[in-house]
Amino acid sequence: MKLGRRATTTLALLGTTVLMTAVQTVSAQAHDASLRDLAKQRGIRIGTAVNVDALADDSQYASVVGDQFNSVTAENVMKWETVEPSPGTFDFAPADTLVRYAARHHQEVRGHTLLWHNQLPGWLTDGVADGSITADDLRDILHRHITAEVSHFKGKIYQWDVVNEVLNEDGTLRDSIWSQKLGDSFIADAFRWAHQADPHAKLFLNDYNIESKGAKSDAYYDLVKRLRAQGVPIDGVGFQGHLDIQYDFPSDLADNMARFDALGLATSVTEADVRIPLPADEADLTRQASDYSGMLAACLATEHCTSFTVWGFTDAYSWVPGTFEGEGAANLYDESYQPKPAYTAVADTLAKQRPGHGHHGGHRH
Ligand code: 9MR
Repeated sequence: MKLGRRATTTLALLGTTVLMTAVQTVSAQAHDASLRDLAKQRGIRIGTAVNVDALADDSQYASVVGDQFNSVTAENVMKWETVEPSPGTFDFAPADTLVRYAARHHQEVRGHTLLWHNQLPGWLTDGVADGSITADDLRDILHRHITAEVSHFKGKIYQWDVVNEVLNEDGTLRDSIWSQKLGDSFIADAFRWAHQADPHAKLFLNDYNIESKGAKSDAYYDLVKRLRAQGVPIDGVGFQGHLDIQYDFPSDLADNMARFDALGLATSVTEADVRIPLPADEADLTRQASDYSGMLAACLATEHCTSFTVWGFTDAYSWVPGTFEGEGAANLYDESYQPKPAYTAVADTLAKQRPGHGHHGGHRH
């Protein structure tokens, strides 16, 4: 990037191979602009999940967040266990730190997440398990939680992942405290309550393994259609985009997004990363780069795909090695903050003219 530009200039001054200098200058132009500058020209938001501890402790981490992205998602600190550690007692302090950081850096915030089966506080899961929290209580607790959290951030969050990962791979409703106690009514309720608390926020369902058409994404398609027909205020679907180079790229992603778009819904890539069995070689990194740019291109090809968010940008803090043994290297930058081929691929894809659109893509909602 900056080094590349300087190296190119030096080459030009030295008058070495003219052709090589010309080629390097072209690629230096794309890379000289930050991802956020390139994304702005395309009318799309480029985001990252943020680890707020790293943001506070690691200045290199913080400067990449600020320089490269115009949207941020709290990787963990807006989740239930952090936000409501004991019943009715809310702690928004770590999330507020991120929201303030975002405001200072002219970034928007995606809210993640109001209702999930993971990272719930013990008082809630234990209470349901021992029967001290009844179905009616649980519904009230959910209502209160959503109202408190969405109200707290009212006007500061452009998209909320209201309901996260509620379907199984076969498209049936996931077994959780929510489905056990409340059937499937909690989904519509959660959207209605979130909408009441912040009518301007765009409200999303969000899940993984729905990039390709299949049982799970078909079930989401049917679910959103049904909910919209009932007047439930749902605005969009988030495709998480946790890929693995061991599997085929979901080449029907753009097609799949298009059918949700045709329902009048926004779409987003919300948690992109591409993991690799370690150690990663050159070919792996090239394949990874192609997967990232493929996901981004699918989003750019979808009229109301409003944002493309990576689930962390550096291999230094990724969730992947802790979950998938022997895998990692899933992000745009390596552990020493050196941009990988995936970074260049994302920048190049953002820099490319979109067929049928002016270079200044304008604002997408
Ligand atoms: O990246 C998150 C990691 O730090 C947490 O330990 C983990 C707990 O389940 O959640 C990770 O984020 C997940 C996200 O909230 C929802 N989609 C899958 C993400 C990766 O597991």
